Amino acid sequence: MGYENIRVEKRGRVALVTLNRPKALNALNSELIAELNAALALFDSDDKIGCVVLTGSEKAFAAGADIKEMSSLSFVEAYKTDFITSWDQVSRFRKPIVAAVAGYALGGGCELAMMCDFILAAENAKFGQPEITLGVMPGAGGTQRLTRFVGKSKAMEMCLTGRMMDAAEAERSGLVSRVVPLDELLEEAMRVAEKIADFSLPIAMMTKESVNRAYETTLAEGVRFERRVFHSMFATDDQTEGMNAFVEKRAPQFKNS
Ligand code: CO8
Repeated sequence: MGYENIRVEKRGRVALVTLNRPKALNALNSELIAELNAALALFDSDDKIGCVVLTGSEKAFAAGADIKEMSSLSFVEAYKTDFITSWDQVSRFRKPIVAAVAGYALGGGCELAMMCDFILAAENAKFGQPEITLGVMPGAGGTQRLTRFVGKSKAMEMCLTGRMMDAAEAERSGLVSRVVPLDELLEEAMRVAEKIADFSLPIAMMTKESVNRAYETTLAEGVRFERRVFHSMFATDDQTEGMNAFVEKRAPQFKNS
C-alpha cells in the first residue's frame, strides 16, 4: 500500500513507521491517522512483525492534531463523526510499540506518544498539552494518560497552562523511559525493538496486556489477571523452550507458539 503521510519500513522483525508531514511539523490529520491505522492493521496480521517503532522527524514527533483541519469543525459534525475516536487505535494495537520522540510532541502528538507502550526521548524532545491556548482541551486521552504518567499536579499544570516539559523533566516525571542523544535515538529505539521482537511474540503480547491492566483495574484484580495469564504461559512451546534453553546453557529459539 502507498502512503503519503507516513513512511513504513520493515527491518527484520521490526516495523518502523515515520510520521511524514514535514511542512506541518507532522500535524496529525485524518489521512495520516487513517494511514497509520491501516499500517498497524497490516502489522497486526503479519506474523513476521514482532515490534513497531513509531517516530517523527528531528524537529517534531508531531506538533498536535492539524489545527487547520479542525478549526471549522462544528459540534454536530464532531459528535456525528465521533471525531478522534478512531485516532486512538494505537492504544488498542496488541503487539509492542515504542515511540521514539525527538522535537515537539504536543497536543495530539503527546497523546499519540503516550498511546505507545513506552517513550524513548531524544535530548531535544518537548512534551506539552497546549490545547487550552486554542480554546479546547486534550481530546485523545491527554487529561487521563498524562495524569497517570506524571501525577495530578504536573498534569494539571501542563493542561491548564499549556507549558512544555523538556526531556529531562519528562524522564524525571516518568513520562519517558529514557533520554538519549538525538543522533542515537533511532538506532537505540531499533535496538530495543529488535530485542523485544527476538522474544516470544505471544509472551510479549501477554506481558503488554498485563502491564496495561494495571491502568484499568484495582491491584487485587490486576494481580489475579496477571496470575491467570502467567499460568496460561505454561501451555506455550516458548515457555518450554525458554526454560530448557536456560537449563541447557544455550540461547532459546522461540517459535511464537
Ligand atoms: N496543525 C497544523 N499546522 C501546524 C501545527 C498544527 N498542530 N503545528 C505546526 N503547524 C504548521 C505551521 O502552521 C507552519 O505551517 P506554515 O509554514 O504553512 O505556516 C509549520 O507547521 C511550521 O510551524 P511554525 O512556523 O509554527 O514552527 P515554529 O518552529 O515557529 O513553532 C511550534 C513550532 C511551537 C510547535 C508551533 O508550530 C506550534 O505551536 N504549533 C501548534 C502546537 C499546538 O497547539 N498543538 C496542539 C494542537 S490541538 C490538538 O492536538 C488536539 C488533540 C486532539 C486529538 C489528537 C489525537 C491523536
